[in-house]
Amino acid sequence: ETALSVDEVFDVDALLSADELEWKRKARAFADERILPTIESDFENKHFRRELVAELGAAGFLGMHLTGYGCAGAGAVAYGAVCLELEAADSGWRTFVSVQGSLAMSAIYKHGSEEQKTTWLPRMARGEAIGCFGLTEPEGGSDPAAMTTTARRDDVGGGEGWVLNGTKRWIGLASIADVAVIWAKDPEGVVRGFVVPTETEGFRSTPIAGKLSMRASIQCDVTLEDVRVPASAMLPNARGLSGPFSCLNEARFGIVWGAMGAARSCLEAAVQRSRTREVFGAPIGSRQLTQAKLADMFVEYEKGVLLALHLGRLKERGALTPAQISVGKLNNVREALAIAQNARSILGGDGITDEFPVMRHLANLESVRTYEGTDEIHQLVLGRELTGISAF
Ligand code: TGC
Repeated sequence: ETALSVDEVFDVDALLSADELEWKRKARAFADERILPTIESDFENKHFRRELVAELGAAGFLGMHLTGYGCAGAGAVAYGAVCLELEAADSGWRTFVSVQGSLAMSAIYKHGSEEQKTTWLPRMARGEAIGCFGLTEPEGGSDPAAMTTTARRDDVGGGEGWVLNGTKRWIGLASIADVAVIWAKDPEGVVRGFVVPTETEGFRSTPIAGKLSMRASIQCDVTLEDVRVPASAMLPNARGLSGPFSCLNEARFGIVWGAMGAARSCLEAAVQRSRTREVFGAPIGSRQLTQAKLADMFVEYEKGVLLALHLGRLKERGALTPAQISVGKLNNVREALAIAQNARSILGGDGITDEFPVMRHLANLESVRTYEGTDEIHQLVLGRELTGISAF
């Protein structure tokens, strides 16, 4: 019997416009041709394939949901579909696009001066300059309000500039970045953002070693030791934590879509294997227990994609709220993990090898579950939304 591909059965693509489908097709081709052929060895060897950055820029994926400054001005659903297709290859590459486009570029785009925008955004959109986003600190990422990084007025040069001191951790791309958006508290304790070229004296970054997840991408420790920047380095339009949080909203939105890409790859691997792998004299896909697992995985995958699409349509209308994003981030990463785990069980012992992408996705998704708000943070955001009582 012939079988439809996973995406053909439910056909959510029928709800996308021609333009959105074209972005999706382009991202899938990029993932198939440029990421998948080397991803298993890159993951094994902890290799970030830097040469792909300019190619991602040329394809228009970097900051693609921003308008002007060399950005593509695409819609939220188109951006989400690209995130899904890139993460179907590997979460590390969707993370790259998120850190560059949703965090670093969004921070400058939303909160920056005209000079900051024209200096950085076109180069970042082309992938000629890499950006990173320094919010999280070593003492814990869930409570950015407790940050200890400081910005004090510089006594040198008329007291106009700023001096940054502190440490950041889990900062994606920092060791290869040209520019860092650093969040720090000013003397009044207000969180402000600074656009810091990484060549500035006192800025140091070290890739975090020993990662068993996200091995094809880079996350770093960053130290800022008397990093002197001019007054013009401050993002003029961000005051308080709503500055970085408005960027996290963008990145979380990309994750809602991306996680379903990882889920699809795991589901496809399990479906394919179930048709050929024989145990007890017949393909395991002919067994009711296997079919039940596949059906449940498929249903959760399609529900997750529909949820992502709903949030995308809300975002396009300017109506998407942080709590709604929490629904998507919590559900889709949780379900992607469950799908990956079930796929692993269908693959049996072979599921733990790199013959299949499943264990790599499973390991990556543990990071995705943790960054940009853990499951627990999103549960508490929703708990507060429902009860009106903050449990933080
Ligand atoms: P609270 O301190 O009361 O509020 C601070 C201000 O922020 C506003 N706000 C938001 N604004 C926009 N979008 C959101 N999602 C927002 N959430 C809060 C809030 O209205 C307030 O504004 P204002 O003007 O009154 O000052 O904070 P809260 O009680 O609302 O939030 C608490 C909590 C726990 C939800 C929040 O702290 C949180 O989301 N924590 C998780 C932080 C997180 O996701 N960290 C991960 C960072 S990931 C990262 O750094 C990069 S990973 C990618 C990489 O580099 O590789």
